[in-house]
Amino acid sequence: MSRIVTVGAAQMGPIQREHSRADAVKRLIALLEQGARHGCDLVVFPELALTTFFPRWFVDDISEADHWYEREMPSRETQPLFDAARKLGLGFSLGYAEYTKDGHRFNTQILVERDGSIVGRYHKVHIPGHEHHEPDRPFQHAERYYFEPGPEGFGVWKAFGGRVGMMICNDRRWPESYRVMGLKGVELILCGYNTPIHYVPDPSQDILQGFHNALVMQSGAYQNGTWVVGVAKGGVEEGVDSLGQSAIIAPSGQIVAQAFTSGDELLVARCDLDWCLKYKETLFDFERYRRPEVYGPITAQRGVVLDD
Ligand code: CDT
Repeated sequence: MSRIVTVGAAQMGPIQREHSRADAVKRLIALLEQGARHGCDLVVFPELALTTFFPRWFVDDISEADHWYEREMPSRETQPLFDAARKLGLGFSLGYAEYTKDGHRFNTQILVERDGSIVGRYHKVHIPGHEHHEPDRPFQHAERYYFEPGPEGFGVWKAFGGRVGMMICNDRRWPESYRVMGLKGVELILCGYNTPIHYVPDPSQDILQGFHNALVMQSGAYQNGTWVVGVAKGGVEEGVDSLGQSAIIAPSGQIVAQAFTSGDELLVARCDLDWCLKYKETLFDFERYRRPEVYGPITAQRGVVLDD
């Protein structure tokens, strides 16, 4: 018996500031249609897939940024995406900025089943960058000003015949993200990202962006026996060059599909969810081998505490 989910990683090229949501949705639908032609069950889009990566600009009054957030999903502008997916018979996962009814601002990713229903909603946990204007930087990365960290943490949803989890961009650098989902039996992790190649606090890392991207996702997949689908918004967006290199990674840690452009590009892989068991039931049999009794500091403290 195998449980195959054919997954499309729908990398996007840049969305410039003047591009409307309708422009973005047209591109998303074109990628969905490609996914349908390739027999996909599920198409995964990047983080903030409806707009440009607006945290690169600072505004003194945050309400001036309200127009970047979605107040409802689907909305008039995004309904055509839901309609197209339902018509094509495939599900999708989409990243966007969310302004909730009770006034919270989240960096959000949703999981939508083939019937168009939203079955999972995730709010980014690890918010990178800075909270205040830093005028000396070539561009801002003020996600900590624009988004609250998701209070619910990491979820895993029964969907597409398996257990599906989500994380967003910076979350992929933190082993805790994968492990919390691993402990809930995750088999397929979906992760959208926007990763500027120039890392302002330490430019010596610029050349390593692709290496670090693959390193963290391959390790997270292997150490938890799960598929990982990493999907970029890449290319030069408003003058900021961002990493492409979207990838689909098997529970072995091997990359089975990788983008070779930094523009709109669909990668497809047949993900056999039963392959997860090869790792979950052997080397990474958590029940047999984990030692939670000595892992206390991981949840008890945030930063380093020196013993001496
Ligand atoms: N979008 C996002 O989370 N980007 C971060 C950039 C970190 S540098 C401020 C990333 O981890 O790729």
